[in-house]
Amino acid sequence: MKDFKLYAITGEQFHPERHLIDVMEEAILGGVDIIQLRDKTSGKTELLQKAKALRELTRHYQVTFIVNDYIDIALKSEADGIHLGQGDLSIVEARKIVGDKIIGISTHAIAEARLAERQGADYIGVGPIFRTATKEDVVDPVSVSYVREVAQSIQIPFVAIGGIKLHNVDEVIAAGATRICAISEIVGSKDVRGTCEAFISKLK
Ligand code: 3NM
Repeated sequence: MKDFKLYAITGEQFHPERHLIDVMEEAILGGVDIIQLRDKTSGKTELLQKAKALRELTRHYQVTFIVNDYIDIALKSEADGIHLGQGDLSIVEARKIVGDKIIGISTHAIAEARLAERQGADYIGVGPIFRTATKEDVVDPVSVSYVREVAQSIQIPFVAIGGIKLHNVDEVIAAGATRICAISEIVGSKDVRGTCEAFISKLK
């Protein structure tokens, strides 16, 4: 997969007054190089419309596009890949369906990271680093020590996630993260583009 630095995930609850596509375009202009559609509330018809609109946007800017959870939506929208949770279809089963598309998976412990690598994940999520209210039922924060562990023992790309803000990202980078993901800090910002530019400058 094309490497990336700043990963933005949609979170429409954080920008009720603004349109999804406008917010994500601003994020791209600020330097986001991978976008994930994450939407646990819309029905499939609406979800597919959003996925197709994001595909058009990301294709225009040559940014990688990932769909969370729904393989059917990923395939129908011609997304570059899917992102799985620990409770979803296994990587092995997902691979049979999506072929060489990107498969990412959230991990919260080194055993999950090792398994994901063995099973052929293209990248892993590493988190939640800090406490976050954005994801429900998520495990307790794993802290930057999990970043350190993954940086030392996992070969596939990993992206740190969970409660990451401009004010605490330095600590995550210092622990070995070279790719960062944030939801609320990016899409909830009054200046989405400026926030992304600030993250990018810290990642350089
Ligand atoms: N996955 P925010 S934490 C979607 O640890 C998600 O796997 C996580 O949102 C994980 O940047 C998380 O607003 C929420 O904290 C990230």
